[in-house]
Amino acid sequence: MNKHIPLAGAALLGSLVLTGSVLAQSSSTSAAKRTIYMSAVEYKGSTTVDKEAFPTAAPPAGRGYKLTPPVDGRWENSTYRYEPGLIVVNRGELVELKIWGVNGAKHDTTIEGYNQAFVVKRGELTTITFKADKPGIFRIICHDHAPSMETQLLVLDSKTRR
Ligand SMILES: [Cu+2]
Repeated sequence: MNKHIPLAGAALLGSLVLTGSVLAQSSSTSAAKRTIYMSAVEYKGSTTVDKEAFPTAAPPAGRGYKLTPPVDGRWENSTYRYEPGLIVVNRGELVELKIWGVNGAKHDTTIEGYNQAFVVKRGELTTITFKADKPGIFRIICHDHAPSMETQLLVLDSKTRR
């Protein structure tokens, strides 16, 4: 019979520890970490000259857009993007970006106004963590694929927290 008393005590202690853990999580919600998953992607399209003529206008400078002239009548085009193109956080949050490199060997990237520089590589997950302490709109720019490969980071200064 005495053997059961320590077990009951242990169960009670476990319950208290769990309660403390739940309280700790809820009290830290206002300064929460916000994790956002992104991808470095390359969209591709193609058709044949008997359906659509090869475009005469050159794409914008930089490697963000590409037109490949017809080979055996088929021509291609592609563009690099960070997805999603707009991310929204609250001022004061700890932001964690997890960016998967789908295509493109590497993407040299900076975040305007936040002094962040990093490289995203194909087949790798790059994790960037920073505190969103300045409100406004800041560009996340891949310098290898200008001008298309940008995401707008919107840091809300609202008192409303979501
Ligand atoms: Cu890129």
